[in-house]
Amino acid sequence: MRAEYFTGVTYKGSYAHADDCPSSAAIPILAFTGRSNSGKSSLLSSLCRHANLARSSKKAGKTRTLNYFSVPPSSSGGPGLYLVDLPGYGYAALSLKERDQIRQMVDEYLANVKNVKLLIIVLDSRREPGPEENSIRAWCDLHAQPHVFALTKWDKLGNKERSAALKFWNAWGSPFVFVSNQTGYGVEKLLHMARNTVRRPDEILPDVNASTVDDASTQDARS
Ligand SMILES: Nc1nc2c(ncn2[C@@H]2O[C@H](COP(=O)(O)OP(=O)(O)OP(=O)(O)O)[C@@H](O)[C@H]2O)c(=O)[nH]1
Ligand SMILES: [Mg+2]
Repeated sequence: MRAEYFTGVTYKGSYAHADDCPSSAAIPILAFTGRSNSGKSSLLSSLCRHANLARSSKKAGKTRTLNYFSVPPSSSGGPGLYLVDLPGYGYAALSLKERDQIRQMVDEYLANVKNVKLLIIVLDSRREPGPEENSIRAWCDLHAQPHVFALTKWDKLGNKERSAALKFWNAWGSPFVFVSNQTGYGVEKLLHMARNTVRRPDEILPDVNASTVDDASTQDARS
């Protein structure tokens, strides 16, 4: 059985502040954070099998607001939820002030919105975590915030780079999954993790892959 993609997803709205966001505590949230141009919007669209639902762009710095998408309850009993595309941080072409504003927006969001069931920290798999990722991870640990690193653009790595990345991330110690928004690699695995975190107690998920951490055998089998 395969992981169920999010279907029937609609754009709900864009907000400048955490306070303005839809506030129903009953609706679980999956939020995407990460550097500008890391592939957050593309990944959100991949999970919905909907090309460009969350408008990805070749131009970095595209997403500047807190963008909400509504997922209706699934036919197999999965709950309705929100997917939230957070603005990308670290875009070098912005002024320091603008970069600070974006960081503040993301920090304020995470501090105030309580029902983020899974924070998906998106990073280009050719990069290693920087100060931002370190600080987000520390924040997650401190606040017991479930999170996973989604390492995008896996299609762009050669075999050597893949082995090095795998070694690095296995040692890094947070849950991670390598994904490609171009080939779909790893998307079902992430989807399964996401569905698991918002699962109703009586809901049984298909056993796509029980592991939360990528391992060499799955990489080899699917590369
Ligand atoms: N080859 C490849 N390109 C990707 C992948 N994911 C995203 N991209 C490309 O990377 C660029 C940036 O993707 P976005 O999804 O717009 O990135 P973002 O993180 O939403 O960027 P901001 O909105 O600026 O924060 C686009 O040109 C995408 O097509 C991937 O897995 N593989
Ligand atoms: Mg974006």
